[in-house]
Amino acid sequence: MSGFKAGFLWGGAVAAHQLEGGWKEGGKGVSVADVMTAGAHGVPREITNGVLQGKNYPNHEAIDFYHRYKEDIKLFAEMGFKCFRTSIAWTRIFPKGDELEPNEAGLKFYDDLFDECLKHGIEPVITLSHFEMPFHLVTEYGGWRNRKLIDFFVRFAKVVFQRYQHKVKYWMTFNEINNQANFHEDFAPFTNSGLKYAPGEDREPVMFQAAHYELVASALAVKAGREINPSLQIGCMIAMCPIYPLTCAPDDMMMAMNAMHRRYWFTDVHVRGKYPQHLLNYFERRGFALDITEEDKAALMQGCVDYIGFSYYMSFATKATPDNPQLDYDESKSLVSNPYVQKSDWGWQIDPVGLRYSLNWFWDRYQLPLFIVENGFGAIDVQESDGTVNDQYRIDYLAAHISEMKKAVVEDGVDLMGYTPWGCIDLVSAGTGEMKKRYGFIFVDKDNEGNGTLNRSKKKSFDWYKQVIASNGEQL
Ligand code: P53
Repeated sequence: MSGFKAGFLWGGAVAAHQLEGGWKEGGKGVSVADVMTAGAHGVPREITNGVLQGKNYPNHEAIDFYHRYKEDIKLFAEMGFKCFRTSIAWTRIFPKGDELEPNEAGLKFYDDLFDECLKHGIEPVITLSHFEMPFHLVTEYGGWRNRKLIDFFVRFAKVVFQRYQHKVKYWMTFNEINNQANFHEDFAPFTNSGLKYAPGEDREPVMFQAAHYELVASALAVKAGREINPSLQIGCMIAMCPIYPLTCAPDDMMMAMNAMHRRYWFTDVHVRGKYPQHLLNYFERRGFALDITEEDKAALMQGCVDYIGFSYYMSFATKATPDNPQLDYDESKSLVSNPYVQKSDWGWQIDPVGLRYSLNWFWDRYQLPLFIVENGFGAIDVQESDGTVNDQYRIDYLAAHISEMKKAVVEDGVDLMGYTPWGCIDLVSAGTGEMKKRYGFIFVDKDNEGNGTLNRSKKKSFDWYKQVIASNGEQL
């Protein structure tokens, strides 16, 4: 093979809550993203108890894609996008999450959005749950710690598979389901699973329980989707940050292996339909008595995914320490800085080679088609007086990653379906809630405080990416 396959899915990725805005329009309910304030690098977003007066909730308006999507999709088409990854805001379809009947206005919005994509020859790639579950499911049910959420999610999945089966072929169930491996912090448990912890609560088993229910829900959704239409392709979505040993000391290597076990077992369950033995042994050692039934195990086996979607932004590094003889991984404490790579302004380690490594890591284990559904460089862009943005650093980042991705395909033989860089149009950062952490090829005039015209303009990277797509990745 000399390059990317014909029909390679070049495109861009976003998530509903980070760009749509219109948080109360068309009968939409309040999502977990609607109760998160803006933070900054090192300043966590505040999770408030409902929507409170006087707080800055950046996702409420976001970049107003809800009203401007036609203009935006036209720009994506101009870049030559073959696909566009977004999510369906669960709260537009089931505003509270536990209703029996869906909200027609919400369904209609996505009909129109997908029609607009298809009109331009752009294939929608859809995530079912991307950090935007109904907030009502948190307050009434405790989020995914409650088994009832399986039914609510599967109902939502069935409704949208049924409705859009002839418009959407590629689906993913839970975005970055493995972020919650970082359960000591508040962000991932809340955005992944609607989990709020009581002070002093033993967080880890709650995380495993919630993840288990999600994995069962994902498997049941995959099975239902296949029954509705066997041509649907339904994948998982994993946040891939490969964890390197800081040195070649054997204990550092074992520490890295354990860390990988703790962050990526989710993929084993999605792909193989069962828990890896190392995790079952860990549950036993820690005395975690989880609610995993025989019925659940059968469901997991029947709902294995068709492909692996993953995000890749950075690699991590770890090392063994004397106070941790079991070499247990705690993401809030076990990561160290890698002296061989540069970092972004937000401290994300820039490592293009790690993308090639990640592709091989997935491929060696699972032999399933891979889809890079996020990659990109969050940076502070400066708009010149003539309106241009010279984001050469973004071009450099993406070119380096695409070039490693090509080696994985051409030299290593990995089966890669497509590539959708994150935040193809500037949007609200998930981690910090900022506007100034930008990823786009398209600049959106809005600042952290919410000021700006919301006008769209092309950055330098716009024409660059257009040429990358036109040459099927040959001209970087
Ligand atoms: P932001 C952490 C690590 C890797 C990916 O992130 C992550 C996160 C969470 O912040 O999230 C994904 O906006 C996620 C997107 C998100 C994107 O990466 O914090 O799927 O929703 O926007 C970039 O810079």
